[in-house]
Amino acid sequence: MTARTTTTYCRLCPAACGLVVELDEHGDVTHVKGDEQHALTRGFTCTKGRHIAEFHRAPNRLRTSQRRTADGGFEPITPEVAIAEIASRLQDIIAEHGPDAVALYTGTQAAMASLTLPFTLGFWKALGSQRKFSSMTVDQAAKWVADARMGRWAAGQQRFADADVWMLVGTNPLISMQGGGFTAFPIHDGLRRLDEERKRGLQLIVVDPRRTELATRADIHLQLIPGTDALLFAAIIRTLLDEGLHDHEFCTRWAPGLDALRAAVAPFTPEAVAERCGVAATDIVRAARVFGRARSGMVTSGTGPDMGPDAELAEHLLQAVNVVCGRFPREGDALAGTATLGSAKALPAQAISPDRHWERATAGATGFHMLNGELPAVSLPDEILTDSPTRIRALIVSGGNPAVAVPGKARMTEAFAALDLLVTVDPFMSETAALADYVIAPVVHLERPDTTRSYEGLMDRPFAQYTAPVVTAPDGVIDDWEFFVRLAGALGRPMKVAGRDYLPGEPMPSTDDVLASFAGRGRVSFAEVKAAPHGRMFETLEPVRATAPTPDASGAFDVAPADVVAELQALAEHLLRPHLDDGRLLLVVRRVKEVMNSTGTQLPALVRTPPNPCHVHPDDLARLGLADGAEVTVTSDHGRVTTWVRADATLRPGVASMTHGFGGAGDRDPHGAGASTNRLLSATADLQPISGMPLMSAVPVALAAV
Ligand SMILES: Nc1nc2c(c(=O)[nH]1)N[C@H]1C(S)=C(S)[C@@H](COP(=O)(O)OP(=O)(O)OC[C@H]3O[C@@H](n4cnc5c(=O)[nH]c(N)nc54)[C@H](O)[C@@H]3O)O[C@H]1N2
Ligand SMILES: Nc1nc2c(c(=O)[nH]1)N[C@H]1C(S)=C(S)[C@@H](COP(=O)(O)OP(=O)(O)OC[C@H]3O[C@@H](n4cnc5c(=O)[nH]c(N)nc54)[C@H](O)[C@@H]3O)O[C@H]1N2
Ligand code: SF4
Ligand SMILES: [Mo]
Repeated sequence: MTARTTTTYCRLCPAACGLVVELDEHGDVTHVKGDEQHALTRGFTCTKGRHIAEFHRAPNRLRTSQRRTADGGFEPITPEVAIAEIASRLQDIIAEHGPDAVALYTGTQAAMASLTLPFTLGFWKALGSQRKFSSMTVDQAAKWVADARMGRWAAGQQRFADADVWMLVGTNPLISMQGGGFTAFPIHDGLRRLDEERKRGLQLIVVDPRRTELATRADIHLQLIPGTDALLFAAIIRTLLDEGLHDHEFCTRWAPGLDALRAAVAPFTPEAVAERCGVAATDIVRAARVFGRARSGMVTSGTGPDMGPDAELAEHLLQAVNVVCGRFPREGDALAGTATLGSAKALPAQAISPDRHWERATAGATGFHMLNGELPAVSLPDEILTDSPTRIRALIVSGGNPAVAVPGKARMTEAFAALDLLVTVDPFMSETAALADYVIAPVVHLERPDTTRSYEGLMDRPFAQYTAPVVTAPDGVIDDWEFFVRLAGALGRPMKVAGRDYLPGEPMPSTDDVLASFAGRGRVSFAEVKAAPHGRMFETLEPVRATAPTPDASGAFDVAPADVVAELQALAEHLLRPHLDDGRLLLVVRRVKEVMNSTGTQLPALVRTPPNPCHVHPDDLARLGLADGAEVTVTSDHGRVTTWVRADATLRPGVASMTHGFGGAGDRDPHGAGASTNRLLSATADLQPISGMPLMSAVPVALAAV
């Protein structure tokens, strides 16, 4: 081998940054930098991408799968033997208790490689179990609830690139790269894109208790008190309706309940909510006017409002603003997201009525009903520990780390110990893996071929890229998708994924072959994509456009269903009660460039010292008599962690902020591993009524010097 330079793209988050990788004569990566010629990201990278080689070469990266031994340790095992043993144990469990005794948990990293999630879910279907959990119920399940009780627009979201205004609530996509169906923010080379859109005339409104990287670029920043989004959006809707800034024609056709909404938000004048929200009434009115007077552009949100105390109501109201203002693609408008390697369908410009499906769905041990086919992640321990014929006895985890990600860690750890079988696919001995019976070591980022197909829904430009593996994978690892095909095969179950059958006993196709079959129904030639080392922008590919509503279109939004009206009434009563300020800070969520939830926390090259400090406004530090950098305890109603404070003037005073993903499982954080913010949260108190989402932001905490 000779030294060489090659191009690829980063797959640590969906921003798909183009990379140039230099390798020495042994095939070892010597340097990684942004690819200036990349048509989508033009050289941009973050620190994770530049450290992408650490993920395959770190000493603690698993090079073979692991099996738990009788003494509680682990021993290496080949994927073949692991699959045969897991299949035999699953077989026994299913024979005795049925397929629902086997549960699945999918996490964030299952969505980063394009084949992992489709094959995980394909396996799941083949197994026939109804028990599925995911990180979405400790994330933004309020968005599922809003869809299920307000309805959706068949043609999806408007495009950021066409908009006059955009209001982003509780999201910081310049760091989190959260775009697509969530925020619609152009995450690919986002900073430059945002500057370009603003030069074109886009007005940006940001609602966030922190003056984030995004908020510093906003025309209007409403730096609200965390947890008050429902109040704020009730007041914004009221203002829009009072001033006639809503889309009258759209509402007449698609939102028959507008008068009920108008009545329900009546108590929420900007003046009435201003103090509780910590935002001047004049600023609320100004934001409503700027938004309402624009011709196009939406309100979208991230985790901030969806992790707060009124998450489901807040998300409903902020999405109701889009309905009230008719901010959806109409006939002839370009649809959001693109399809190049994927297929695209023109969608009609019409409403899809809410289905309130959870009301008819099965209930779990904690009384929550399945939402989008899932029970809340916080109820997983109860589903395992509650003695019943339908108790979960085996759990398979794909690309997730529930022992760290989900509040209620001690009980989750106890529940995992009670399982007959815990299997996780993970390149690191994560806190979940450490509790597992089998840890399947997968191929990681630079070792696998892949395409950008699964990120297309997040792109607003017709881009596609294929990458060959950049480095050779160790012998003992298996690609995530292949593990699931082989496991289904060992169970004698045929699988169907993306229209192709995977039958037991059939020879295994190569990953490239599977990628090609996934691209089979695409709008561009896979060969052309493969031939483009920097990816390719298919400039001439016409966007897919919304079609006219079908003649029988009978769907409508329900902007004010009875439960939302009741929640607004309760909120209005709360408004009348005196506000209790007990001097505690409100702890909010925060994402940092270096890590992606717990991915990266195992790599010294990415972790800072201290790993996740508690950020506090300098005025609060002074008030509490704490020096910047002091070691502190952070105590909530539910737990306590130890960390260090860091002065941060970007926060609203009264707010503290920490990132998650650090710390250990069980009830203790190992020294040096950072502090787990989930110890401060409850898996049983303050759950959202429909989704069972725990309170994860705007959590009252007290700080004290150690
Ligand atoms: N306190 C608090 N808790 C939170 C949050 C918060 O803001 N605050 N955020 C919540 C949110 S939004 C989410 S989505 C959840 C995340 O919940 P999870 O998705 O369950 O957790 P992650 O830490 O993302 O787990 C990813 C795992 O995938 C592994 N991994 C990395 N690369 C690969 C790969 O190529 N293949 C496979 N198979 N595995 C890989 C990593 O080692 C890691 O163990 O956490 C939630 N928890
Ligand atoms: N580098 C990196 N990227 C990531 C992740 C990561 O861990 N690291 N995680 C990934 C995952 S799983 C997800 S879900 C996405 C999340 O993507 P985002 O939702 O964009 O995540 P954050 O950057 O934490 O932004 C949340 C914002 O909400 C604000 N906030 C907190 N509480 C409230 C509130 O009550 N109301 C309002 N209005 N705002 C509030 C916080 O100050 C913060 O700026 O990011 C993804 N991308
Ligand atoms: S992790 Fe960083 S470098 Fe990688 S795709 Fe995301 S933003 Fe780009
Ligand atoms: Mo997430």
